[in-house]
Amino acid sequence: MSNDDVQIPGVQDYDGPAGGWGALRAVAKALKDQMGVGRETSALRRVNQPLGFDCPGCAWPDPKDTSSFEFCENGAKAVSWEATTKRATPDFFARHTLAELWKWSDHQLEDVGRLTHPMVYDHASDRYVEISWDDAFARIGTALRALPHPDMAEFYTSGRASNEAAFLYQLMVREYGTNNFPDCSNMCHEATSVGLPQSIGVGKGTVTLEDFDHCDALFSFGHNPGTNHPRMLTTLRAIAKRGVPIIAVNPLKERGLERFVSPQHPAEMLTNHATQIAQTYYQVKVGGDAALLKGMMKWLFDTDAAEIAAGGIGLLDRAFIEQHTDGLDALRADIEATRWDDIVRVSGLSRADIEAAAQVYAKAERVIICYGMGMTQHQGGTHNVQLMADLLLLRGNIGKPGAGIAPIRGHSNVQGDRTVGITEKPNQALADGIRNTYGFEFPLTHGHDAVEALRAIRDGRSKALVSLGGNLAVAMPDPQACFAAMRTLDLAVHIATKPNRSHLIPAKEVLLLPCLGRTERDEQASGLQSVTVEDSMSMVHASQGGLTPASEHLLSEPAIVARMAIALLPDSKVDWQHLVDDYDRIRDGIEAVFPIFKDYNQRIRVPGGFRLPVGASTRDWGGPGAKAHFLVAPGLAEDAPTPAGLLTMTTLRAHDQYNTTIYGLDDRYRGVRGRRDVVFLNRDDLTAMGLEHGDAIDVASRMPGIADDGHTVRNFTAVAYDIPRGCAAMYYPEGNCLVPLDSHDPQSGTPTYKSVPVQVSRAA
Ligand SMILES: Nc1nc2c(c(=O)[nH]1)N[C@H]1C(S)=C(S)[C@@H](COP(=O)(O)OP(=O)(O)OC[C@H]3O[C@@H](n4cnc5c(=O)[nH]c(N)nc54)[C@H](O)[C@@H]3O)O[C@H]1N2
Ligand SMILES: Nc1nc2c(c(=O)[nH]1)N[C@H]1C(S)=C(S)[C@@H](COP(=O)(O)OP(=O)(O)OC[C@H]3O[C@@H](n4cnc5c(=O)[nH]c(N)nc54)[C@H](O)[C@@H]3O)O[C@H]1N2
Ligand SMILES: [Mo]
Repeated sequence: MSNDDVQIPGVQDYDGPAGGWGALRAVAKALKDQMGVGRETSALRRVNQPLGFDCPGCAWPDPKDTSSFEFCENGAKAVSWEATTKRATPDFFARHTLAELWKWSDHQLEDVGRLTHPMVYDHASDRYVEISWDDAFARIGTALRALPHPDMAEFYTSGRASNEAAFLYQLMVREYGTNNFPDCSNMCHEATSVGLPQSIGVGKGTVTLEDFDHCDALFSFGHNPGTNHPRMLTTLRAIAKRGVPIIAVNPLKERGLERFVSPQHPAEMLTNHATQIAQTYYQVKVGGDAALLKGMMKWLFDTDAAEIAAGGIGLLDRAFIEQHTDGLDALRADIEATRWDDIVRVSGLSRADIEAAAQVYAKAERVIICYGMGMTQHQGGTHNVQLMADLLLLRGNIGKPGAGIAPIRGHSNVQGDRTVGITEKPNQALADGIRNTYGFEFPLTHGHDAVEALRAIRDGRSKALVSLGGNLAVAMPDPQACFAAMRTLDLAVHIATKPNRSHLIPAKEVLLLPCLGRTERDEQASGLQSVTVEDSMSMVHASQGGLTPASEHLLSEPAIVARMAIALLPDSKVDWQHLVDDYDRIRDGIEAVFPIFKDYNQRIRVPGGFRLPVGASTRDWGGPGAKAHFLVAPGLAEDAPTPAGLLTMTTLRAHDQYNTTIYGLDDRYRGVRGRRDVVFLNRDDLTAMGLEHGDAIDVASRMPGIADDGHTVRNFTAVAYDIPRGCAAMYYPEGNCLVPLDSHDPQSGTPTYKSVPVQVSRAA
């Protein structure tokens, strides 16, 4: 039976490819809805161009030949959403109380448009009212200085902030005296930042875009490029056209990993001729990746031993292992002790299929593994990352052309923010760099990450929150707990482009500060400024906006940080105004603190920018004599085993959203239109529960041993879907209330957004 035999409003099988005419139509609609026809749509022509601005959509790198305009549906949505003609003016806020706005959907809130004036919350009227910039900064300075200790304040960063804004921000916060840097990265690729340094000495991807031209097998684990990194489809298409096998590992059949019609190629568009992307698609169970990886390694070890016994050279790269690694024996022992029936049960894949994947891996000389949130947002997220590194190291697939590990980053500058000092765990080198450059000391104690920050606010240990972008209360697990916690704050400061739910939580004092977006001209004392960003492949380049700012009252993010610092730190050692007058001076500071940015200002003036050194990509594993380490991930499914009768829920992004920003209510490639209140389930699971496609259901979390568990989503619609048995999926952020705040990867602190045991039942 097909789903189309049962009519559910807004749910219909989608048979088309990714890209194609559907993508062009979606762009036309996004432009019309947000910018009106014709208005400065030339903005789109400046995306990712030399002298243009970096697309705020994702962190996928730009091709070397940046002269050609690269079409990207979701990049166009991100740009038009920011360059919208709609405005959230003081007039708008005068008409609506926060209590009223709270009832609006996330889509409605941001769709009001760009913030135009600095605003302050007025308790008496429950409204935001206008405030001058000077008064706003004075209030922030006073409130932060009034805290008994700087560690009672949290400074959140969302990964859209430029290197310049982020560097000034961490400098201000460190001089103020805390290392509390909750960061969107804590919810995203923290498992990479924590896991990879232990394996290969650096917490970044080792490949460049050129490596994709030379790989002879590519594995894609747990990411959805058709929606979240659409420009990557161009790269995957080229790989598929070369006849190179692409193996996709994902519980859901994502259309962008199956077939793609490139809007860049008129012939494909006219004939609607799609390129098949994945040669083989492994529908692993949610949380079953560690089992699959161990199964592949088991076949590799066994076959290698058999070949050696028969007098062959075996499958492992022995010279590489000998020269560059340690820890092989412990890994082999763990893999040997892992039983095939456990591997098959936990992964949900047959032994024959797993062995076939291992054969593709072993046959290739140059292998790239790409991965995303499907790997990191688990209790075993860090282990997952390290198992992928283990697999690559076994055949020397790190540090040679055409091979390596490629974490696909989220926010367009989340990697750069980390590089320039946004970290709750500062090291001695950073302390030395800042002391030598700016002349002040700061403590090396560890501060709070995102989960710790929310716990501290919940427990009354932190009383202030400053957010450089983002929508923390909605992005985090357990919104009920986060909303309640944030109401207890003495001070909340939101630096933002558009209104969102986090802004509607009334703390004692709340300030909403509107900033320039990437697309807009940033003029300072010395003239027009550029900022810089770092992509997923460690390329740093300049970004310069060209549009007229959404309002004459906007300040740039670096200017907001600098003026906040002046108000907060009357005896500061830093000349903040001098720095923001000319961003070259901020970059000189970054270069002085972080020597890898040598000749920063010269090198960003070369089109395309420059690549930061990544030791592992040249087989430097963290200094002279250092080795790469094979690491053991104990057990199979690190996620809490799902008790009988429960399903494992994962949460994912729809096609029309950017994290908590909901552009529209469609998820074209998954056949959902005009709604987001659905749960994707296997038809046999539905039958076993006495339910049918289209039924109204409740979903309750059942995380064993976790106190803040037991939240429920009510009256969602069950959609029969091609997903392994025992698994379920729903959208982020609708599913966040099912994730307890205390449920996270113990190593990286990443919330378990992609594995929550749940009970599904007919709606009460
Ligand atoms: N248009 C758009 N672009 C974006 C974003 C956006 O929201 N919209 N967000 C940005 C950000 S911050 C990020 S981090 C990235 C996110 O990009 P992705 O990593 O692609 O994010 P998700 O949609 O959360 O889910 C990824 C995939 O993981 C799969 N998955 C779920 N559970 C498992 C599992 O247990 N194992 C495996 N193997 N797969 C699993 C899901 O089916 C889904 O296809 O995209 C960035 N780019
Ligand atoms: N269930 C579930 N939860 C998740 C995830 C998941 O997969 N599942 N993914 C997690 C991940 S990977 C991430 S990265 C987080 C994202 O968490 P955040 O980064 O906190 O969230 P965003 O939705 O990206 O933030 C959107 C807001 O940023 C502001 N904004 C946009 N552009 C700018 C700008 O240029 N400057 C400033 N100052 N503000 C701007 C706007 O006001 C907008 O409302 O969510 C996490 N939460
Ligand atoms: Mo992310």
